[in-house]
Amino acid sequence: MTISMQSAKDSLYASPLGEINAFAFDETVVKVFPDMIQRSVPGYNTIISAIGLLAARFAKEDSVCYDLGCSLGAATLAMHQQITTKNCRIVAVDCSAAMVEQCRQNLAVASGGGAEIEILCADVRDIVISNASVVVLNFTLQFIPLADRQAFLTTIYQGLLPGGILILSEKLAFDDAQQQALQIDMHHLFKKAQGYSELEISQKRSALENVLIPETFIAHQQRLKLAGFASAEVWFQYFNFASMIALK
Ligand code: GEK
Repeated sequence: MTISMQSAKDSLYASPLGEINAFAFDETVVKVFPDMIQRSVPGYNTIISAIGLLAARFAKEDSVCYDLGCSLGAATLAMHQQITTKNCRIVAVDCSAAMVEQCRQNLAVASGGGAEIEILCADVRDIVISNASVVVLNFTLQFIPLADRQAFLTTIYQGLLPGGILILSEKLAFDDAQQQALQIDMHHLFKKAQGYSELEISQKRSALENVLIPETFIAHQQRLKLAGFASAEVWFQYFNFASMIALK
């Protein structure tokens, strides 16, 4: 079953804005979100497909797969399409009411066969995570305040079953100044190649300042190890966007 995740074209930052408000996942963003994320995150579709494959491999009978910061449910849908394990439930969570409303509409078609899907409007830091075989944080941790990240990942680790997997995708930062400048530049060239103008790129960058906080791979790896994970490695990277696998 294929469910369309197409949307209106993202032109939210195309005209000069007098004042640039901090980026928020509101109704205007929801309307253009699939187009926005595909043209802004290099490798997004590849990562979504791989989440489906990884979930199929790690999903255990009578367990739960979590999609935390699910937005419109792309990763949930990929898991739903790939998981064949019996009695496996998917819990998708997002704190944006506008996202959750559209996510429910997108996924209504998917309910029925396969893993049952439950969609919650909640802060991912407030939910109980338990009996998990798979946890997905696909570009969500970067929006959680730095001070809360360690406790949140420890909660995830504790909620995972032995042998469970966390798939963590993030925009990365680099310690080396030359690498940092180059990777940011390449990401902007990627966005230009996707049709975004210089103005759109720079206004979006201002809107995300202090909202999306990237960290280095080493910082993520150290935090994951401190949370208890046995190992944490990158399985995919395209410029400054990476997806990691952490194993319990
Ligand atoms: C995808 N995973 O398409 N609690 C719940 N949700 C949150 C929180 C929080 N504390 N903070 C942010 N969010 C998706 C893409 S987008 C990434 C994820 C991006 C939610 C926020 O509302 C938004 O929907 C999502 O995390 C981040 O695979 O836009 O760069």
